[in-house]
Amino acid sequence: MIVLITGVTGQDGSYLAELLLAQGHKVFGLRRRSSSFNTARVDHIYRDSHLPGNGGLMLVNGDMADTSSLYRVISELKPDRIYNLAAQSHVGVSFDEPEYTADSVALGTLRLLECIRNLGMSDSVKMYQASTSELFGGQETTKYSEQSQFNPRSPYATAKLYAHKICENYREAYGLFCATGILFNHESPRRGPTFVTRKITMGIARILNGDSMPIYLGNLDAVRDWGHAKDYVEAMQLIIEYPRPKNYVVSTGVGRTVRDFVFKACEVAGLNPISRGLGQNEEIIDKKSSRVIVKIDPRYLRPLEVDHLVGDSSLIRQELGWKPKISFETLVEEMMNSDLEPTKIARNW
Ligand code: NAP
Ligand code: F7E
Repeated sequence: MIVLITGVTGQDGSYLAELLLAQGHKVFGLRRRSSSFNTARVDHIYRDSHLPGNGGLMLVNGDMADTSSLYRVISELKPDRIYNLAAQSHVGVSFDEPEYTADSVALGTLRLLECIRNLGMSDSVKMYQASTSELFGGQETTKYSEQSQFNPRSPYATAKLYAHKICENYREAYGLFCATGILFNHESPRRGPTFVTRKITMGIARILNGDSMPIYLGNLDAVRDWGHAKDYVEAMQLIIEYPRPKNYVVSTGVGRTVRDFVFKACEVAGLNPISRGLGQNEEIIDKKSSRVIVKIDPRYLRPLEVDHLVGDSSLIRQELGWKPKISFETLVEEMMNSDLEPTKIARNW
């Protein structure tokens, strides 16, 4: 099978490419032009076209903001599957760059769908759309399922809502196979460094390496349902391979606060975290050494917060037999140990 992954250089794209290559598929990844290398997550699976043999990830140039490049890539490759993972995916950044976020996320998805339609490929290609728990808005403490209402609270979530709806629209209007996964937060050692989990594990490693600057965070009370990206790319494949295009929530079903994540990561790193102070004066310190690990910087508070996001993934568990295999504890250990590794630090200061 020929597979095209947009967003292949991102966290999920890299794990998905690994999974599909291991199954023997011919995998192409859309890479956008950058002035510095942006392929670190896929360098280990990349195959230079000058080398003999088959296998390995092949990269093609293209950008979600450039219809002509998408059209060229799809018409040349004629993929059987398209996983649309490309996005300006940072919620906080979307408040600063709303127009570009909408362009890459909302219009980018529309461009892909239009290419498929105009190339007459509606019957031959199946598309997966990376939808998100951010669609729900997180103002309730109940678990969100496919039946829950959408209430997007950021330019990112609003753009993802358009993308989600336009996929449903093309499904109905043109019979195009476009399935969506409404994925809750999923992390890994490959998570981008400005998302909160990786910011925490990288920050703790930096501090253990002797840096005196604490980690500055925003809202420690936000609740997220954190799973492992490796489990979630498996869900993507189950969703696209199901005979009918549907929407599935993918989540662990367990919510934890950002503070919980900090505490767990500190413990893995051999620290003894305690919290002192309230609100914006809260600090998390290491009891043994009294060093400050986390301080609050209101700059990291968002204009609108998504307070509580926990998912009910009963449908995908029952219909497709998916369930997460990697626990929260193992996820944090993997991330923390991976960030501690290069710094090779003595942990007993
Ligand atoms: P990520 O690490 O931020 O990766 C995003 C990918 O999109 C990168 O490869 C990036 O390229 C690419 N990209 C951005 N703008 C582009 C453009 N204009 N043209 C072509 N490529 C572009 O995101 P992720 O965590 O892997 O998430 C994958 C998808 O799932 C995203 O759509 C995200 O919104 C969605 N999602 C993620 C989560 C989660 O918890 N991770 C949950 C729900 C949904 P560069 O490497 O060059 O930046
Ligand atoms: O924030 C809070 C922040 O940026 C998680 C994306 O993959 O998942 C991700 O979006 C929480 C929020 O992820 C900092 O306010 C506190 O409440 O790691 P995050 P996100 O916003 O949940 C969804 C499902 C996606 O679809 C997105 O693409 O942590 N938080 N202090 C902070 N967050 C960040 N980034 N930095 C802080 O300093």
